Amino acid sequence: MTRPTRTRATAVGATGIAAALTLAGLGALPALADEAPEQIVNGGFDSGTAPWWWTPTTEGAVVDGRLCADVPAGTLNAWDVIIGQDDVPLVAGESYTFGFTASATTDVAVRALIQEPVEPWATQIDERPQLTAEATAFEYVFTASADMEDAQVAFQIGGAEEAWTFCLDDVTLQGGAEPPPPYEPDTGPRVRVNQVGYLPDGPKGATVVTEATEALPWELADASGAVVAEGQTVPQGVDPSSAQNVHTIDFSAYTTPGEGYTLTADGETSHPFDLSGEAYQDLRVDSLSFYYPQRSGIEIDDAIAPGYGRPAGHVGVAPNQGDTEVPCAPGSGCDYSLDVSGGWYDAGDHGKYVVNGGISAAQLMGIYERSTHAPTADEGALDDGTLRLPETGNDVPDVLDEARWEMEFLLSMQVPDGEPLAGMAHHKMHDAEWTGLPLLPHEDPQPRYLQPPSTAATLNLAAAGAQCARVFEPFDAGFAAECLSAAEEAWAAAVANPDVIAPNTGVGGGAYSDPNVEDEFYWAAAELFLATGAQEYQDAVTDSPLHTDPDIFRPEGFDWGWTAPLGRLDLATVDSELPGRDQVRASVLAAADDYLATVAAHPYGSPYAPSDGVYAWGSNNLLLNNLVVVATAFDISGEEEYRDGVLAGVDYVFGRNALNQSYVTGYGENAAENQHSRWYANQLDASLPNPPAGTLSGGPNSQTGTWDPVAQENLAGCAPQFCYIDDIGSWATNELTINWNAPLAWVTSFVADQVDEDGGPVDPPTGACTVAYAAQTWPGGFTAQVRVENTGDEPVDGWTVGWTWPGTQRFGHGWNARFTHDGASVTASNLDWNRRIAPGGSISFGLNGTATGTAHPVPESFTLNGVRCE
Ligand code: 9MR
Repeated sequence: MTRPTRTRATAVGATGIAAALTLAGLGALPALADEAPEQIVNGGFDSGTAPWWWTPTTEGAVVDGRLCADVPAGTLNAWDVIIGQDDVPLVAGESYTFGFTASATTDVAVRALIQEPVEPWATQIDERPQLTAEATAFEYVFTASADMEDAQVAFQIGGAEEAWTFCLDDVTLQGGAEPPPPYEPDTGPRVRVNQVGYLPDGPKGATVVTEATEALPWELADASGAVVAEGQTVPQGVDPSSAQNVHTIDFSAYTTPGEGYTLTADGETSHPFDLSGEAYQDLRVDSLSFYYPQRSGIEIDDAIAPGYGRPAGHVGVAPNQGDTEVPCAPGSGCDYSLDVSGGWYDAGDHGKYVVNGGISAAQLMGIYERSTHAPTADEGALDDGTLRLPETGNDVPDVLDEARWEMEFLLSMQVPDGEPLAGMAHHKMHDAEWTGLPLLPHEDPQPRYLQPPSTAATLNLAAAGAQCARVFEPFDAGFAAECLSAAEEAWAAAVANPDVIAPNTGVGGGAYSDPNVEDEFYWAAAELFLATGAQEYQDAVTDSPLHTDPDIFRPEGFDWGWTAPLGRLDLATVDSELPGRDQVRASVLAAADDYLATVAAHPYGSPYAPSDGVYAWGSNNLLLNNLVVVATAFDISGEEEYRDGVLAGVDYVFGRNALNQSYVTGYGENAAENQHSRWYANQLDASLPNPPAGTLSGGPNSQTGTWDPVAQENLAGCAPQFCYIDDIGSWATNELTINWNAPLAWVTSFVADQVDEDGGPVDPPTGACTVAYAAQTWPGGFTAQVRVENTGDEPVDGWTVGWTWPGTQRFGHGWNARFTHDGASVTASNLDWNRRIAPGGSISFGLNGTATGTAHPVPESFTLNGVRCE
């Protein structure tokens, strides 16, 4: 049905072959006179490459606003290399104008098609535009011969002997029916708050989306509507993460506990919220009870997890092919089967991946381990009898019972003695093919295979196994020993096979490919050192370039693919004789300072600010892991600014964001509920439940190349914070996973610990030191003497004392220490001769300074090596 090509007004004249318009230097195409509906999504590549796709023979990328792709040499057919877009609707009998601009680094004819997306590939248009180095516009008019909901636009560019580069822009298909209106999220009131609640004595920030550029009045009302506080917003300009003009509100000064508060500004009233820490106590339990119904290999008891009871998955009962005797994947180089039943399903799929199971189990064990050393931790809150799981009542803290369920699976994934690569861990096990939704675990009919061992998985096992040995020692010494021997064996196997990298393929299960394992080596060495104190592991820690690298704590956060921070955080917090441990602890404080600066600068108070501005898959988890670092800084130092940074930073996850979305099921007025899952698939089958309360959604993902079809259809052109949809089909923005709920539980447990009987926060811990500060003052200046006493049992070997003057005092010069100063903030560090402070001993130093006026207020607190003194 293709009619002869219509030539548009052109500066160079029609070529007679195709409507060729040389664009170079002429600017954009003029708009068509008739505004027929546009059927192509993102034809100008202004919002990345989605929803365009390409064959594995090439890769598209946006270059200078166009989509460009290298076409390899030596393919046979035009269709061996394709760039296309699917789901283009056509209406029979309607006239369409198909246009695009293209260039090639070599003169070449390609195929431009609009066709069925499956056999017999019936075409509506099949053209052979001749491309040259100059960007040329082509235009074709045709009448659709059939109704098609999902036609495909395809540029078939294969078949050349030599490699060349194809560039494409301004793809348009105008005509036909109006496409459905673009997805518009319902973002509710423009005043954005933490819908779950603020601690009464904690920081309280909110964000207003407004066109106003000048400060606006705000009012805080209690549940009866009475105004209890008011103030002025602070304009923040346009936030790049949301492309919104925003103001911030700080109502920290109001501290009366209560429920149902609202904030009003610019004529909009926020969702209601509490000034109470209670919800965080509940969420601590829920976010950890998330794991029980994620378990494989055990019937989920509805009495324990009401609404979530289901038969055991993958225990060898048909149609399951069982996880009790899983063979190596065909052609993968081994020929045995392993019983790898148990463990947790990774996410919304039925796969089980050592490389992700390791970090998940480790962070759960870390929640427990933190409770044994963090000064503000409430150990009882994680004790036996605190969670909803079957092992409750066995005298083991429930969070450890849950972690053990995964640990035992991880141990079972180790290559047995006598086999090639013995001691390494299989990277993962999962279905042969991807399954559809919904599909309860016990109904999965797919064959499942062990995928080959990898160094990354082996080191995950080593790290988690070593931590398991530490935390289980008081409860089950036999299991602790089993964990340690598996960990040591895994370490030796990884050292012997340091570069076995899993391929980046994800058929039937996630890829979890991780080409860089230097961080896993560091993490595993750290955990093994902390478990054993052995010199070999200490050397592996101190020899790792990552040990002293200040940049391991990245703005992008950390996750399964970047585990170095896990090692550093545990080296900083778990007791050991590590030489230079003070520097390790100081490095956590320095990283936390950077995250605090991010929170302070971000108009939504977020601690997540990826350097390229692109929100990654699972951004909520990356954000929460940044808060794990800040919270650890508080545990180390007792400095309240770190605790406040965590309290402010979590607001984003609970609704203080561009979408006005709480990302945790069951928490907040507008909470996510359709996370991608094969068995919490209520959105697809009303007889199935939604995910349990306390389930974190992965959250905004602006890496358009990773998008699922739902994201492609609805989110094109989104600003990063908007690249999210609470739809079960959007695994790239809305999945649930075992590794994401772990930092949610970690941070929530921290927040819950900050709530005292009156609603918190509890008093911060102090270090084993006291500081005496005495100043002689005169108008314009002063001399101060500072004496620091070590009140602990251990000598201090090397010291840095820090403080901030509350007044106008500024440093001049000092003695008996090395000084740095920045405005009112000063640090004084030891010289060679006074680096040691014996238990009960003290050191002194002095300084002269200036001050305007006669007031010389004394610093409120001092730190010794980052820890606040009494
Ligand atoms: O969480 C993973 C994310 O970091 C990766 O970018 C993404 C693509 O490889 O995969 C994510 O993991 C998924 C896994 O591959 C399969 N199970 C569900 C996981 C969460 O979406």
